Amino acid sequence: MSITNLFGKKSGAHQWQGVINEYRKWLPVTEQTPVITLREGGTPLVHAEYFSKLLGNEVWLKVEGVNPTGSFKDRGMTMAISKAAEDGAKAVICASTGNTSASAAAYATKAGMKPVVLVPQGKIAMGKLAQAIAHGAVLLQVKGNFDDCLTLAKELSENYPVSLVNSVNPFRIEGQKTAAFEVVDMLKTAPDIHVMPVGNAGNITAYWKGYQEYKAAGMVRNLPMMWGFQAAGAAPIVKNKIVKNPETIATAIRIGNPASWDQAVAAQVGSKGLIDSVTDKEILSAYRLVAAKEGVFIEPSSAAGLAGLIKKKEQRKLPKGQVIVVTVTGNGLKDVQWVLNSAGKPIVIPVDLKRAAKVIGLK
Ligand code: AN7
Repeated sequence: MSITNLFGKKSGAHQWQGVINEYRKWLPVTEQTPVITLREGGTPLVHAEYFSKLLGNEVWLKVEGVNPTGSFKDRGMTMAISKAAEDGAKAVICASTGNTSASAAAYATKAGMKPVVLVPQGKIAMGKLAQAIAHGAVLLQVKGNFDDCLTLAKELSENYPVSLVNSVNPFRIEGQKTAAFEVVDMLKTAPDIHVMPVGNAGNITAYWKGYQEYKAAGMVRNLPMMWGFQAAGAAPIVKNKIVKNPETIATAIRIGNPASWDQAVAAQVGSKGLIDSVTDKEILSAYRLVAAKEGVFIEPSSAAGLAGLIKKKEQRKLPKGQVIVVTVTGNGLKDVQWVLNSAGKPIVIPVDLKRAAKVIGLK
């Protein structure tokens, strides 16, 4: 499809259309559905040379931080907001650890709706908080954790005229499954293993649905094993028990009672995969490594998958020679304190060529 500019002239450039128009026939939309899009999806699948060598596998990063609001949530949000618009919704609500609220705020605003977001007070990254404010959301900071926020958001949507756009909204999963399509379209096969962080468990549910649909339609022959990693202090699925007070520095996945718990287990069992946990230390180490070695800056929570692979390798439980896709879910710019906290003293110099060269170590 070509682009028509404001003056009615056709541009020759191709622009990615966003996940609804790119994957329309796989999604529950009709000609009547207004497409609310910020051209999400079409994200890079980047070959990870360092991790491939380190892990003895062919490792690819699905870099979801380049989506319009900086996380994979935009894929589901374009669907949820478009369907809410089709229904005539005037306001949408969500609970969030940060990224869903940023995405909901942007897409609702684009649709001319009022976004209402509930976040755990003091437990979301500043960049995400700023996004909700910038896009004009009604921002409620709740004295509780994400699970409390979700309960409250659900109750509000059941009792008042406001649509819930958390991933319990099935349209969110529909939109998010397009990431699996993109992986197959790019690799011309499904990976042997697909790895990602698990919080509310919507994403692992969505990828598994996408891979299965592509296989059923003959678009791909194989299915990957789904490997999910929770933070050790917020690992209800691993422990098979609700975590009342989840704690982790990876605030995006600080969730004790995931909404898509059963579906995540179904993905794990159905794909002969696994759901395991990684410590905050392991998460931060992988977080630093991927930025320093691959040039891909992600947020700490997004590193849980890579941390998990390193852990499996250390446990000698990682196969070799496999094609592994790791979804890195959110942009590093959302949460920069983890870099700045451990940065050395800044180097300040006068405007002086010799001094600059000396400090750099140039001779
Ligand atoms: C960067 O924004 O739950 O397992 O409210 O922001 O599908 O929940 C975010 C989750 C991984 C976990 N990485 O995905 C929210 C929220 C990042 C995230 C996850 C989230 P799910």
